Amino acid sequence: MQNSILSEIFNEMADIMEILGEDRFRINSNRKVGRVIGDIGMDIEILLATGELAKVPGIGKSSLAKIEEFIKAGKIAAHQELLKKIPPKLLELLRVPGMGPKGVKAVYEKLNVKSIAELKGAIKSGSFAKLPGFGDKKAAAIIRGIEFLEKSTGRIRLDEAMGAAYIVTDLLRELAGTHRIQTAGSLRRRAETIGDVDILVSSGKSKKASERIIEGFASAEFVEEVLAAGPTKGSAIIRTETTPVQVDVRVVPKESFGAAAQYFTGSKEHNVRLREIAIKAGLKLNEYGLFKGEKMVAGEVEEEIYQKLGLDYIEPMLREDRGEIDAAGSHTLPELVRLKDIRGDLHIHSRASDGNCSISELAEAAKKLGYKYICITDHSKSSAIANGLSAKRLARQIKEIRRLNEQIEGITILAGSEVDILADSSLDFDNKLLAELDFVIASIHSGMTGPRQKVTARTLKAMDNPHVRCIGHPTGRLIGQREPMDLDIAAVIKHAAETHTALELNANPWRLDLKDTHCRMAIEAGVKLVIGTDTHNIAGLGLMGFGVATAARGWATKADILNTLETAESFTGIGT
Ligand code: DGT
Ligand code: CA
Ligand code: CA
Ligand code: ZN
Repeated sequence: MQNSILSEIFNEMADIMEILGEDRFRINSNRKVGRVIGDIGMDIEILLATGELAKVPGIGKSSLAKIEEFIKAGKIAAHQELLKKIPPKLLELLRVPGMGPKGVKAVYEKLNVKSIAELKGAIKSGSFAKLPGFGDKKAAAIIRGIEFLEKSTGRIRLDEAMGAAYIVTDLLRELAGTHRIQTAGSLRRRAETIGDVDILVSSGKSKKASERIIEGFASAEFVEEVLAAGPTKGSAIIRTETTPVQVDVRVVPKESFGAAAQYFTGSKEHNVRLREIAIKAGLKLNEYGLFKGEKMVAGEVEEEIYQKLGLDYIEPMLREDRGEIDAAGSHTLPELVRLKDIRGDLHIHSRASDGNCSISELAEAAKKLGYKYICITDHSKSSAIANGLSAKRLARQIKEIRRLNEQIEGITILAGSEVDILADSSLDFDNKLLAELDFVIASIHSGMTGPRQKVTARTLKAMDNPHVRCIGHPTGRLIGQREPMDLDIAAVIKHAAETHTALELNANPWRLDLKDTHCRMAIEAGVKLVIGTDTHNIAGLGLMGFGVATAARGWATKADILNTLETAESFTGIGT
């Protein structure tokens, strides 16, 4: 039955027209048609064919024509036209409990809010509550609505998923009968956002052991709500410090553990392709193993599944059906960059701007990580809220860093800056001062909602400056909170190659910017990446792994990442 899709289309037309402030009569008539079709209880195609539909009250001539059009073409031109008139994510606002078309119209018209992320921003900044007829109470209700939506359908950040996985694996390890524990799904692939956390456990043969593990999980103190608990699978919402997270735990037999790890790591698209290869080879692949007829040829060890299919082992980060299976067959997979390849962190904020630590504290902590160098990149003066450094303060900081290097052994501290790219595309410091620095990152921190042409031009212009070695967090996105800038990423990559400017892969799990697919484009264009944590404290130095995993998802090798270079000298003296 196509009734429900059709009903939704009419309702959507009504919503869009209401948001656009169109004729009230036509809005109501679309809504009514939507309701009638939804309630009708008989296949609309048959009603149309028999002529009955024309007699149904509420369905006029023009609606009838639209319904006919839909049955023939699968879409309605008037609906498509309406969709073109609004930003693509605007309708998602309607899913927030408490936000009707009138509310959406108000925030779109008055605050230029175009997505849930931007709605959150408008509530946070207080501008939402100031709208006539809204107020603090309404703002609080909408925030609860968004939270609800995120809890039920939302995707969480990688660090949040990781935190949830730690909580659960810690418990599982303590339970009797658990042999091996392995995270799977998008978390194991280190995707930038995670729908739910998947964990596999192998246990002994007895059914009892498996049931006890699921019971142990479902009754854990951190469980907020049990969604399902069967003999081998449990699914629950668990509490973490930041957000509720859905965790699926599956108990699998030892001899199938590798096959289950392969299957539940996904991605689904990767699995589909792998299964095709198995079928071509006369084999059968599922979550229990790889079979020839009834005989299991692989299952306990994940690597063997790939091996028996004639493929090199494919790291989880690559399993997205982006060409990895062909590459594994022709032995041309890249040797992915690893955390142990990283020699230093080139994006660090100290107490001088908005960080919490002194330069020497940061250097000592970096030394403990085995780093050979760090670069201090405090904000520049236009980032006033971040206590950006004036030219004078930066000149003093450079001297301080040179002095500290005399005292500290075993690590080199580079003097850098995260200099603002201003609205007119110029930089916040003059070239004379920039020339004093070892490494300069240029970033956009203002005017991020500007038009594509403008934000792109600003970025390109910054790369033309010979002292700029890297563009920081190129799209400026904050996952779940702020949309990326409307940047022409292909143009940025092309110009980065022309000007030998590196692009940052900001390792902060809020950013992961560049994202995986953009990293891959950059690498293919011969552009080097810098993985920086953008840390403001010592703990933040530990975020490097998120950046490395994202780079690996972009098929990066060690040679593609600048801060795998062995010595600090590789970065100094540029532009002098
Ligand atoms: P998520 O949770 O949305 O971030 O993404 P995943 O990839 O973790 O997806 P999830 O949790 O639904 O399922 C975990 C893995 O299980 C998935 O990556 C591949 C496998 N899987 C799930 N459903 C199917 C399916 O219908 N076909 C195949 N081939 N694999 C599936
Ligand atoms: Ca999942
Ligand atoms: Ca799942
Ligand atoms: Zn920044």
